[in-house]
Amino acid sequence: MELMKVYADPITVNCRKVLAGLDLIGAPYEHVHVDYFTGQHKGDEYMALNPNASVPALVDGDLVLWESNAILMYAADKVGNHAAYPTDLKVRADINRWLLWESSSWFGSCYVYLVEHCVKPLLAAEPDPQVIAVQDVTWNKLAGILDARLARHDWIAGDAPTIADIAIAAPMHLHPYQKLPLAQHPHLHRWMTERVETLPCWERSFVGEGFTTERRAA
Ligand SMILES: N[C@@H](CCC(=O)N[C@@H](CS)C(=O)NCC(=O)O)C(=O)O
Repeated sequence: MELMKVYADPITVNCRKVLAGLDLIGAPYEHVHVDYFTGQHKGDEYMALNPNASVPALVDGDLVLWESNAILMYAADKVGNHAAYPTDLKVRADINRWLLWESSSWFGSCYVYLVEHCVKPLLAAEPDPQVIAVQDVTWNKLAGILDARLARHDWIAGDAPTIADIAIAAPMHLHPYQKLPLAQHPHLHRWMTERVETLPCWERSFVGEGFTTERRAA
C-alpha cells in the first residue's frame, strides 16, 4: 500500500507538530521536503495541494489534507492509535477543545515571539519591545490557562501524552530562542522541559538549532 505523503519543512511550528505527532501515533509516511526559507510553499506546484501557501499538507491516496491538527486527528484514527487520540467521548471532546484552542489562540500568540526574536534577527531587523510588551499580556493569560491545567495533570489530557500535547508544544518549540516568558508558569515550564522535550518523538523531530542567527550564519 502506498504511504501517506507529508509535505513539510520541519523547522516550522506546524510541520514539527505533524512530524512529531505522526511519530507519536506510529503512522508510517513519506516526507516530502518543502523548503520554507526559499518560499517553496508559495510555488504553484505546492499551492495546488494547499492553496493557503502554508505548510504542512498531507496526501493519502485521493485525500489532500491541510491544517496540521486535522492531519494528526486523521492519522491517529487511520492507524487506530487510541492512546494518542482516545475515543472516549469526553476525553476526545477535551482533546478537540485543546486542538482548536491551540490553532485559534495559542499559535498566534507564541508566533509573535518567534517573529520578534528569531525571524527579525535573521533579517537583520530589531525586535520591537512594544509589540512584545503588548503580546506579553495575552501570552501570560493563555499560558496561565495551561499552567492551571498542568498543575493537576501530567499531560494535557490526563496521564499519557496525546496529540494535544504535541499540538500545544509545537508553537513553543524554539522557546529558548523565542524568549517565551516561561519562568512565570512553573507547571507549563516543567511539562515542556521534563515531559514533552524528553519524548522520543519530540527529540527525533528536532532539526538543529533552528530559527537562529547562528544557524543561518553557519
Ligand atoms: N493553521 C495552519 C497554519 C499553517 C501555517 O501557518 N504554517 C506556517 C508555518 S508554521 C506557514 O507555512 N506560513 C506561511 C508563511 O509564513 O509564508 C496549520 O495548522 O496547518
